[in-house]
Amino acid sequence: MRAWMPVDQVQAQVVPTHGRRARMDAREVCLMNTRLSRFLPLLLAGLLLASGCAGPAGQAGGGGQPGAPQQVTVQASEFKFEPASVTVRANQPVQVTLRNTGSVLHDWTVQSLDGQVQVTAQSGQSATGQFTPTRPGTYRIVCTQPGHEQAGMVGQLTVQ
Ligand SMILES: [Cu+2]
Repeated sequence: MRAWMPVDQVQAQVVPTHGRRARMDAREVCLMNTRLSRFLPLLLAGLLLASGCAGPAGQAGGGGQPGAPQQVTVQASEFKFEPASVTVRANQPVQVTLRNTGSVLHDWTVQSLDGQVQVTAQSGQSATGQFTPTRPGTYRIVCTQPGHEQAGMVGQLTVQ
């Protein structure tokens, strides 16, 4: 529905420009229509790009920009994630920032989510990763460094 709005605006702008001519014979009108029909898809495509419309992602609420990634920041240390539980919306990109405040390497790995999602951060550093969950559900998060999962580096990702 929304995608058609700019088209009306384009037509409203184009018509008065040509309407200034006192006379326009049938051939000219036909030519103009041909040009218009050629350019309209290009104009429409340009407007869609300019508005950042990314299809289904545009329906996300919360007042954020359509298609803008959901920002998630997780702190990792020995031996826990903070927060351990993260909730995101399906079909909208998620950008994860892992802040490693510990003294050894840690990662934030989501299991069974359209392939593995993993962000790894060196001690004292941050790393980011991006993914788009498509299936609502609950997924297990672990740190895959040897012994860390067993020591308590586990969490949960909820996709709504
Ligand atoms: Cu770890």
